[in-house]
Amino acid sequence: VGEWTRVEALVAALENRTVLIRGRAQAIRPVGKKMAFVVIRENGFTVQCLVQAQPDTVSTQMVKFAAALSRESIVDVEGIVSIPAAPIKGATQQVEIQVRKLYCVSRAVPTLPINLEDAARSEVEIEKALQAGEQLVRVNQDTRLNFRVLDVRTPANQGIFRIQSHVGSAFRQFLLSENFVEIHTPKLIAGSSEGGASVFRLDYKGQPACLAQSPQLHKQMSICGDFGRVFEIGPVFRAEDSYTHRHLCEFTGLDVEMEIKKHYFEVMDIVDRLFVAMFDSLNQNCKKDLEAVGCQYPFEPLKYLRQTLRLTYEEGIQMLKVCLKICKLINLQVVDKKGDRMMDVGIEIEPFGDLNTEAERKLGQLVLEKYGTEFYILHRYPLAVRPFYTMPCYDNPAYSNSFDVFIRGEEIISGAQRVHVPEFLEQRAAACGIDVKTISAYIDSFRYGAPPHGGFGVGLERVVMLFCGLNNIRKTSLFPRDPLRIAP
Ligand code: ATP
Ligand code: AMO
Repeated sequence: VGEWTRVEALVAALENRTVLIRGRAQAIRPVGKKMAFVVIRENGFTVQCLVQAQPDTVSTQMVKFAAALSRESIVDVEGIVSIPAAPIKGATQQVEIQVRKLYCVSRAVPTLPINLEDAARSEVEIEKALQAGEQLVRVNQDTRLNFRVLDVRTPANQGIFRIQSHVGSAFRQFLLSENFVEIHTPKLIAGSSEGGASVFRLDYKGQPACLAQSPQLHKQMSICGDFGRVFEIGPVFRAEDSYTHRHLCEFTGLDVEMEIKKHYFEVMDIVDRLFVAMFDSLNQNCKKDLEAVGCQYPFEPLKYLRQTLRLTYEEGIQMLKVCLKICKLINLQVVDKKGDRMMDVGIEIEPFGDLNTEAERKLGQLVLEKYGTEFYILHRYPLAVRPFYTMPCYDNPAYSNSFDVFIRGEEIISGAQRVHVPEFLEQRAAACGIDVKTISAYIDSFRYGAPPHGGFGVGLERVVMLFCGLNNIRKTSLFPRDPLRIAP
């Protein structure tokens, strides 16, 4: 036979042809001693293979061998393509293979730690099955993650990671087409790049060091090195100490940094065009994957505008305040003396503070109702809640030339214009409690002439989680690292 045929390519036009395929034994059904059906899966496509005892070609011994295969074993099958009399249930391909030869290439253990059929069911299917009295095990997240190699074989998980791959390639393609240069910055650095406590510290041949919390310092230094426009796709390490649905200790950062001529809006223009192009491309090119995810975890397609909505932080606060007042009027919520707190839903609004998770969610809802989009930019944040390297607003230094970007009410991007004046940068770092000595090379790089610049950082796993309306970031990280998990 020689040539390999992909399961996906097994169609009626191949009737009577002998083909050779390799795949996993997804289901094995013996029928008496002379016949067994084996469903073979390759790359999400499945075909039914019939092993039937025949005087000259197939022995009963071979039928016995096929019937005893364990699920998920890898097998090679040689056989003749035939068209069955009735439609085949439980396989994607509508042809059958009359098996002539069958080899087991790699045998899976007889009892798998996860039943893949159960792991692939949606909540609705699970409920229905339980009501019908079916025996099934709800596979919980820890079990899935403990046996991730099996878990990622489900159609939804295959979809998630193909979508993730597409997000990365759409990001890269767009930026290359806009003359950005792809860079690779060190992940072992001398001091913290973002400040705060979430740093993994380590010993670097006797010197204190840490894992990079972002490529922030080196992507800016690359701008000082005259690359003009740069981007990086790489690991980011955060020693998060709490267990949320959207924080990991290691995630993939999609980072951008660029010279600007006049205004941080030039950076937001890139965010706008990049993400509209990315969402369009996902919707066009990942239909099958999005469908596979939606079958197990139903979600509505993301609503976004051709030109991304931009609101200032003050406008956002205003929308929340109006909402609070209405709630107060109709006595929906308990509001404190200043009228700034929605106690029972946990929303707190401070004019120069950050929005908490509930306020971000609520604003997402309000924006959707008013503007019909689930993707928007909030900019001109209070300076006090932004990192030391953020440029204050020229007209009012209580605010900053910075922005966050949201999908369905949750942050996926932070960005800003940066301080490019070394003396001021030093002052800002010290004021934010950063040991300036540990970032002296970074600050010095602005002493040899530094162009005005800005950039942003995107969390890859968050983009996929929120685009697909998933409820937990661990679903979009292949081997997630969180405060309780460093394996597998
Ligand atoms: P980043 O840290 O990258 O800016 P983020 O989404 O973690 O992104 P933060 O600015 O750290 O955003 O926090 C925004 C809000 O998210 C906080 O006000 C808080 O409500 C919530 N939050 C952040 N970290 C945690 C955490 N570890 N546990 C619970 N809630 C958190
Ligand atoms: P920031 O700290 O906001 O900004 O991070 C940028 C984006 O990274 C994602 N993110 C995370 N994803 C998973 N787990 C985490 N623990 C986590 N923390 C952050 C979010 C967030 O929007 N240097 C700046 C970016 C810049 O200004 O260029 C920075 O790191 O999607």
